[in-house]
Amino acid sequence: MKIYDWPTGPYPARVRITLAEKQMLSKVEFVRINLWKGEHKTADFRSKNYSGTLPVLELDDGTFLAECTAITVYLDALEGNPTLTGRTPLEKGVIQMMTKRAEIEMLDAISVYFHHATPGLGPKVEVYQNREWGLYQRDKALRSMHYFDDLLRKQPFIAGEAFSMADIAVIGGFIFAAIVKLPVPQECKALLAWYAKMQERPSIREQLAIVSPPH
Ligand SMILES: N[C@@H](CCC(=O)N[C@@H](CS)C(=O)NCC(=O)O)C(=O)O
Repeated sequence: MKIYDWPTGPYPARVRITLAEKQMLSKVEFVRINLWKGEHKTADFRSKNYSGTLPVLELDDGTFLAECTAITVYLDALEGNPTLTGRTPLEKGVIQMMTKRAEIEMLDAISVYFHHATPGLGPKVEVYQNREWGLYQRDKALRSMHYFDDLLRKQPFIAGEAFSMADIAVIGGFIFAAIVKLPVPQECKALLAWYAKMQERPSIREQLAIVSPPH
């Protein structure tokens, strides 16, 4: 298998955390696609992923799988332990719901802020920007931090009682928040405590060390 990857990108980090959790990092060849040079927007790359985003998983039979959630579901079905997408129908449903919520409310919202209300990946890549939309999404992301904080006052993990793909999606949100310098409010104590606890997992600690922006 190959993963089209960029080491500091929040979304590719989600898939690398998944691979690390499943002890599968060594089974994958990583191919770097330079986001800052716009290599993800070329016709060749778009023939692998129409959306022109990373990560993309290429299987040995030539199938391309894009979208972090789809890639995680696939990898989770290959290797059982730990299970990141749930065992029972209810667990599976809740994990999908919370992963989508983490994306819509936090991670994708910060991404829109980055691409629309900051210089983003630079003028060659950011051919259309709408600053107002970007700022609106930044505020939505901040609201989501309070939502996740409330949730984590009642339960240990984003989707309930067990670590899952939904936790990894929120970690992606933290990674992007650090890149755009959008600090998680200090009053979100349960969310910050959860984030500290997440870093006890080697998979997360190691990937955070890779994505940390230079100071
Ligand atoms: N919905 C996609 C989003 C992927 C995404 O936005 N990836 C970032 C990398 S961190 C990207 O390719 N950004 C480049 C761009 O949007 O121009 C997923 O879940 O995989």
